[in-house]
Amino acid sequence: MPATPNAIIKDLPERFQKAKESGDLLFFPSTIHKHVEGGVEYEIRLCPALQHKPNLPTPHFDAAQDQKKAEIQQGKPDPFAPPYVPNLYIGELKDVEEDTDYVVLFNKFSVVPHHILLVTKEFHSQTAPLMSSDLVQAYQLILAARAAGQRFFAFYNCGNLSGASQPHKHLQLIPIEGDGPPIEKLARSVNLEVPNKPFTLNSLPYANHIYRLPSHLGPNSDAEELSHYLMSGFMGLLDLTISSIRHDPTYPTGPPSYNVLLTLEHIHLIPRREEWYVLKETQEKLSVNSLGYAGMLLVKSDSELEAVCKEGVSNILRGTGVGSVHDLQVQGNDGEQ
Ligand code: B4P
Repeated sequence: MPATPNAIIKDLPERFQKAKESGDLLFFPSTIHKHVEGGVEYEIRLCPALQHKPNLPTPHFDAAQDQKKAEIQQGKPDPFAPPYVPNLYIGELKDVEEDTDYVVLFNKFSVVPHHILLVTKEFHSQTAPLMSSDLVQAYQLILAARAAGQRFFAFYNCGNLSGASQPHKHLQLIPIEGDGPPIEKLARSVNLEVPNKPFTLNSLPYANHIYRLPSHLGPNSDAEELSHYLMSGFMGLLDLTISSIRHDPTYPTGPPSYNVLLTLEHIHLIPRREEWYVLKETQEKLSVNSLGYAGMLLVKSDSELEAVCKEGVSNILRGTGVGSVHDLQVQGNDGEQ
């Protein structure tokens, strides 16, 4: 029996506590360090406990692969396939428009309480673009959280170089304090002359494409209306992402990799050309996923934190992103594309 986004969000605190106490959900305490650079207040999360997280191999996957192949490649079963661990299972959602089913699970390796995964019930590849139903279900969860007085945002690590570690299609939703992730504050500060037109934050040293969602979208918007705006925004950004990638003659062959951030107000797409950044100071490899491009990097030791601050967050994000097309032109202000 499908649940509703409101019921999923309402039950999170109680279920999270139960999952943690059962030992099925592993919680890793962390501290946040603010790091101001280029007008952005980045949040670097230091989580030494993650050094003891079981080391799972990063699989490489392609759009054509099926679940069986994914399992063989990983050498282990798909953790997002049934039977679900009862304490990690929160409920199911059904997209009636597209007849797609989803399961909502707790992130087993939780750094932020209530971090959840929106997983397609049938196996779809993590290299596939988001579909209308993916976006609508994620947005409805964000809306439900907002109605309950909380702020969540969703992210999607798409492709081999995006920081994804699981090949089964999943979006992730994470609660955020204050008024949104650091990059969202920058996006919000842009004045758009033409609504519904993608824009870029030219002050960031890597290609990024953003679409502002209309402010009238809310709990009363039906799925058809949400789908219209979310899909037209996403498709426009995907075109720009592919075009940014085509400007890079050294971009690796294979399906494109990119990160997606979805907030109540914006969709962000950031093309990726590397998963890892090698820190010059320590030669340690830092994995960067969508959260890095939200302005929230994750480090696992004090030395890594120090090395990241020395290297500069924007240098790291430039290193794992794709050069901005804008770099080839004259530098200018943030603006429309
Ligand atoms: P992916 O898209 O494949 O990869 P990821 O978020 O980059 O996490 P990764 O697995 O690479 O972990 P990492 O050490 O970098 O997402 C897969 C998701 O499924 C992850 O959330 C994973 O934990 C979860 N998962 C794996 N096996 C599972 C299972 N059996 N059941 C349920 N869930 C399962 O990072 C460790 C954690 O920190 C990740 O959750 C990551 O999302 C999170 N994180 C990274 N940066 C962060 C930041 N700045 N702030 C807060 N959290 C952060």
